[in-house]
Amino acid sequence: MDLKKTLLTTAIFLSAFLVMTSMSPVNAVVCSSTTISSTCEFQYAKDGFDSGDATNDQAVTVSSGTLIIGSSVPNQELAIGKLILNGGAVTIYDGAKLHLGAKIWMVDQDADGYPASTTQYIQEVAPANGRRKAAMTLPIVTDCDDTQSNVRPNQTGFFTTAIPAGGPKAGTFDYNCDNVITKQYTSSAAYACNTTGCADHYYTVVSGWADGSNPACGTTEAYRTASYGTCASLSACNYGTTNYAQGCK
Ligand SMILES: [Ca+2]
Ligand SMILES: [Ca+2]
Ligand SMILES: [Ca+2]
Repeated sequence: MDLKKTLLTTAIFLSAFLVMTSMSPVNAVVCSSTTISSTCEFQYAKDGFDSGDATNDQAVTVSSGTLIIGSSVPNQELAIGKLILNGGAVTIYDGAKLHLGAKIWMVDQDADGYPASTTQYIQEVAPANGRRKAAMTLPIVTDCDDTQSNVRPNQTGFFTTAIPAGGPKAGTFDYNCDNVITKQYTSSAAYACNTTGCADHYYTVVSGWADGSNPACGTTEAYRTASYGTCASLSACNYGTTNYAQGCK
């Protein structure tokens, strides 16, 4: 059959055995490494490891356990560069396919390394807005706005303007895709100066926001820091001012 021909002509090293089967589905852990040392299977209809090169030459070594293809996901198609059996085994269920050397693509319109969905394409030519799976930062973590490259999971930066129009997160500040708005400056302290009583002959001063509340995302506000003075020498509170633009993500 075609698969066996392909395998035999692709300079792979079979030191164990390859099994074509129609057995009942098994529940194995998800393969996560190009060196497989315990029984596993990939989780998507089309999946695999892609080197990102002109020809996918990503080797997968099965040193123990079994690489299972098409059990939990019927008719699954897997792409890798080459298969090295070095003590382990491969089980390919009826209807499943193993493509050696084929490219894997994902849709990542804004090229930020996070795909629009987990759907993978095993084909020679890129699909619309497609990039190689190897270019993904985390292939199984999807982008919440595939039109804005600054909007992506694990974004660590803070931004002082709302997300531009064009995608599902437009108008919000959820740059890190966690559905929570996190502010850069978290203090909610209000500036306060209490000259009443002049305890210990000093004003009671608390550093904080000039208008008494933490600024909204994108808003610039004065933050006052205390400058001490004695009741005898000063008639009003002194303070230093720094303007902060509230960044959010
Ligand atoms: Ca993206
Ligand atoms: Ca994005
Ligand atoms: Ca957020």
